[in-house]
Amino acid sequence: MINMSSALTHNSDKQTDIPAASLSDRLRADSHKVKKAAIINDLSGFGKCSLTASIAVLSVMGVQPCPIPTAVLTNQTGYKNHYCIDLTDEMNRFTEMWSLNDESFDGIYSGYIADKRQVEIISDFINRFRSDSTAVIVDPVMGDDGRIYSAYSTETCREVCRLAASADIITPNLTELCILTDNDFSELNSQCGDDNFLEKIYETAKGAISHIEQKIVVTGIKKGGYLYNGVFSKQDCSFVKAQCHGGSFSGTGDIFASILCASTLRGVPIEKAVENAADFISLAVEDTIKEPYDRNDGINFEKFLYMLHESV
Ligand code: PXL
Repeated sequence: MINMSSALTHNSDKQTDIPAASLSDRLRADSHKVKKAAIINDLSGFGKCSLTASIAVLSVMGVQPCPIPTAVLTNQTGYKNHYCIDLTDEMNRFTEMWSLNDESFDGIYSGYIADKRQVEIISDFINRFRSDSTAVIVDPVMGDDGRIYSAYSTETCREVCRLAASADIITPNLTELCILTDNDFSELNSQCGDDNFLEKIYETAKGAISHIEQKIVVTGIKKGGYLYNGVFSKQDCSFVKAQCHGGSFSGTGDIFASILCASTLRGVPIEKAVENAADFISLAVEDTIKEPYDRNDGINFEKFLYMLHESV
């Protein structure tokens, strides 16, 4: 159970600069060039999450992934043992070298944070490389199923909330939405049987919107045997309904955010992108649970990647 301290808000006096025009106005659809996204995430040997998922998804969707590894792990942290090589002290080299090489990006997407100091480095990277036509997507990875990930401290969560405030799009699950908005997960989730549960989620999500152009996609909302994903802005709210196949699996949040990132860069409207992501994950989960599985091993997404190629 999560009991969020009031310190965990996403407000900060030190934020990155946010362009005024809307994201869709800023994304250029005119170029035939392959779009490029900087992907700031870890590389885990097992778990089918983070960079392993992102590199596959972005590539098949016709977007070049440019990885900045935050850490290299033997496997994601949900397994009974893991070893983590923290790369915090190397990350600035990417900003440095890519600046010297005059690189530019159509998208910047960040996920798992291995150390709270990484947020400052990622913020600097965003400030350095964000242009009017760059989509910044922050997946505020912090926990799942009402629990904060074992490697995350309260300070790390506070920093992640700060990073989320600077993004064009954020993709929290319900647990992360509660951390972003300083709400109690158990209390919110206990209302899932109420008729107005989805409206309640929208009201909660509005509290996490940090600027007028920001969009929030809240993933994995379980209600009445279905799984909903909410697409929220200050003015609008819509829900995408999908089949629910039981528990949570490693890497699904990363696959979801990766599809959203690639779709955004390819000019797919956000609701359609969310629908595609939900369908894709649902198919892969359905396939995974046909045989005995360990949730830590992730889902059989490789079998269905070809479908993403056709979605853009
Ligand atoms: O998918 C989220 C994630 C990413 N990276 C690592 C993790 C987790 C979730 O447990 O441990 C290393």
